Amino acid sequence: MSRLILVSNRVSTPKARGDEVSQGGLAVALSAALRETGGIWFGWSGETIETFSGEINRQSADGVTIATVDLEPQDVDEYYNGYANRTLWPLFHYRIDLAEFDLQFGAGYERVNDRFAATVAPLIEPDDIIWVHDYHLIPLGQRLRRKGLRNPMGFFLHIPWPPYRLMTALPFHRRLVESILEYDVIGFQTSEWLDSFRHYLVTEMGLKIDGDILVYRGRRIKLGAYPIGIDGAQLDRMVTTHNAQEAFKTVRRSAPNQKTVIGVDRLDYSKGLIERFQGYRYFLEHYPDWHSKVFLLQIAPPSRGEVHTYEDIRKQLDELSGRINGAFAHVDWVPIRYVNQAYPRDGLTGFYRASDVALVTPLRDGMNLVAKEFVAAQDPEDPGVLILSKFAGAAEAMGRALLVNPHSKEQISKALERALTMPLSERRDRWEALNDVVRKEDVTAWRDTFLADLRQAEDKLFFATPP
Ligand code: ADQ
Repeated sequence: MSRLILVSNRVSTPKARGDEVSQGGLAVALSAALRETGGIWFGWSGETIETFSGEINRQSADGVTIATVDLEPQDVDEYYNGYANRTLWPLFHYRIDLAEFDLQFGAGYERVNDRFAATVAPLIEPDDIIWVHDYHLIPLGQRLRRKGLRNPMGFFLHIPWPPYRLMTALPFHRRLVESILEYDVIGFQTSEWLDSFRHYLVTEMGLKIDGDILVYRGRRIKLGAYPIGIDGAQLDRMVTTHNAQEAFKTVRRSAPNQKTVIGVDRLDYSKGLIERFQGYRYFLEHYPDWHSKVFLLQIAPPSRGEVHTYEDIRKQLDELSGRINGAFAHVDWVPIRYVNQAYPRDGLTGFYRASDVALVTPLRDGMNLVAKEFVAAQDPEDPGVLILSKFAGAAEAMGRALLVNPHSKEQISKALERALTMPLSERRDRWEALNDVVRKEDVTAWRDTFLADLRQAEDKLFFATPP
């Protein structure tokens, strides 16, 4: 079988096999695929260097080769903090109000994609297949084609694809979309994001799509939805660890007569944290019987601190959680425990299992793995209830959760009341259906379906776009 070349902005550094806590399910699944066929995982080292040299840092462990490159500080500003996280991330999460359109960002984005292509191309052999990940690297395939590479290339987008009209608000949107059409397989998390992409191709570019195949300049491109998932077996092991059991006990002991509602998110405006706190406040106002009987444990480690909108949201959340606690707390009860900290992954599973309800209410999310982790970590005899935003990709297959509009404090509040009083039989019923989905649509199924389609591309004749 041909070797696999993975490219993503950041790579997961090799760990001893079995070090499950520091490597997420995605990294484990991708590393396993690399081990099977051999290959390389390439990305940015996370380090900067004064002048870009293209020198590759190589590390091999456990049969996986990791190759990284350092970028210039200006690259990081314009490509990573700029175009990726201040232009594409907000726009693709429907936050055009937060998107910054700056020519310098666009230039930096293209420069870094060129630098990635120049650095990785010499490592690629004619028989390799290439899988590029996420919004940081959309034009990478095109840049590799320009270097004469004819290998099968796939691209997977981890975040939503925006609706057609939103996409057209991006200056030079067509240039970005044309670059994506150099891949042989283009994958999205859900059929909703895929439909938005198709809508763009048909309406803006006048292209015709036959089933899931787009014929473009004499090439056949497969378009698909590949829902990402978790590694269920890995989660089952983590939930039995000492860390998980300690975390479980800490929550249960800290409030023996209170129900726990949990939220776990990177501190990001797309996760709907402000709206979630407002929904919880509305619940406290409208269901005073629940005072002293429930608390919200919100775990939200800061991310992307260099981007000012992330500082803003952090300030707003500090203030809002403080105000809610100030208004409702008693000497022996604090309604919100707001923790700005990352936890080891196994500890998190203990928190999930100790919780009665999860509030997963992003305003938009490509998929959302926290929803799946929460479900998988439950005790089948006495499972907790998932409240899930309709606007998370995860909602497409997880219809047995209590689905809410995350903008509606009334809906969040009602769903909380319903979840906290739900009879055991209904909880079990819903949980079983959700758990089936989580176990079936797991990270292995995601990886294998995508790679199978990419390998199919290998079997057919593809013609690279003429220069
Ligand atoms: P994210 O936006 O990061 O990922 P998500 O899918 O929820 O969102 O994944 C977050 C991961 O980080 C989860 O595995 C979670 O356990 C972990 N995590 C969150 N808070 C943590 C904390 N306090 N401590 C430790 N770990 C924490 C992007 C997209 C998603 C998509 C994924 C995968 O935005 O929509 O599901 O990629 O494709």
